[in-house]
Amino acid sequence: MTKKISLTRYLVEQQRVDGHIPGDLRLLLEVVARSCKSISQAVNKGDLGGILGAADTENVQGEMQKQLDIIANEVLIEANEWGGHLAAMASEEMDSIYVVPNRYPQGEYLLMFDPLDGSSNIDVNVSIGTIFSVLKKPEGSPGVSEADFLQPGSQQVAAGYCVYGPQTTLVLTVGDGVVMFSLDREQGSFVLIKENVEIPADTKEFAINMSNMRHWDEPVKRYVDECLAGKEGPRGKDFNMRWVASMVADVHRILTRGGVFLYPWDKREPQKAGKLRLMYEANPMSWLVEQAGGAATNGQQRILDIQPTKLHERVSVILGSKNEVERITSYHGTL
Ligand code: P6P
Repeated sequence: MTKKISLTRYLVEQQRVDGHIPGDLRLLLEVVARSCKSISQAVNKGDLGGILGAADTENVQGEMQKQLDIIANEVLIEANEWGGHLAAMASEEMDSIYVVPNRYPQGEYLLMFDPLDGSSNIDVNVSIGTIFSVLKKPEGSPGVSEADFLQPGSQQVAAGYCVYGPQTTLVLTVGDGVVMFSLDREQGSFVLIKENVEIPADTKEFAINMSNMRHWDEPVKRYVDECLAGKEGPRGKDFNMRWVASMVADVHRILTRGGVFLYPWDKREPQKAGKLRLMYEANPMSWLVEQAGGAATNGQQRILDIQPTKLHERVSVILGSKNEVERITSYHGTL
C-alpha cells in the first residue's frame, strides 16, 4: 500500500528541499486548501443545503451572483483574514480589494481568487471550481492598495485551483512544477495523487464555445476550421471538441491529458479584450499550464507578461499543449 502523503507533509518536505515555501506561504496554502474543503462540502450539499439558485445581487462584472458565489467568497475571506500572512485580498465577487482589518496582523502576501468559477453550472450539477493566485506585496509600499496587485502573472509566487467534480482535487504550483491532491473525505485531508504534471506538446482536442463562431477574429476561425476539416484537411488528423463552460474543468482535463482551450476576443463586446479575467483566472491557469510544459498567450503575447492596468481586467486566452498554442498564436501573425 503506497504511503499517503498529505498536503501539509508535502509542503513541509518541499520547503526542506527547495525553500520555495516559506512558513507564511505554507500557512496561506493550507488555509486556502481548508477553505476549498468547506466550499466543496457546500457545493456537494446542492439542493439539500437550500443554497442553489441566484442571489438577488450582481457582481462587479455585472453578472447575476449565485448564492454559492457569495458563500464561497465569504469562506475565503473569513478563513484568510486573521492568519497574519496576508496584506489584502481581491475577488471576482468584490468591486475593490479587501484590506486585512487592523484588528489582525498584516502579512506580505496578496491573495486573489475567483471563489466559484463556472457558477452557471452550479444548478445543473456540472463541475465547478475555485481559482487562486498569490503575489507578494511590493517592498516598501506603505499600507496596501489596488496598485500593489497590478503585477504581471510572472510575479506570482503560488497559483492553483480546486475542482469540485467527481473528485475534489486541488492543483497547485509554487514554481517547481505542478502537483495534484485529491480530498480523502474519510481522512478529511488532501492527499498527493500526482507530481510533475506534464501536458503533451501536441493534441487532437480543442475546447471553445462554438456558438460564438460568427463573432471570432479570422485567426481563430482559421484554426477551428482546420480542426473541423480533420484528416482530409491541412492538419491531416481528426480532432475532438470539449466545452464544459467551467474553465477549471477544461484546464484540469488539459493538465491531465493535453488539449487546447480558447476563449478569444470576439466582436460581441469589441471594447473588451476578452471574457476571462486576467488577475484571478488567466494568470493562475497560465502559470500552471506553463509549469506543466504548456503555453498560454492572448494571441499576441505570453499572458504572464501582460502588465495589468486594472484589477478586473479581461483578456483573450489561448492555453494548453505548447505546439498547438504556438500554431494559433502564429496565425495571429505574432510568432
Ligand atoms: P461561456 C465561467 O463563467 C467562465 O468564466 C469560465 O469558467 C468558462 O470557461 C467561461 O466563463 C464560459 O463562458 O460564454 O461559454 O458561458
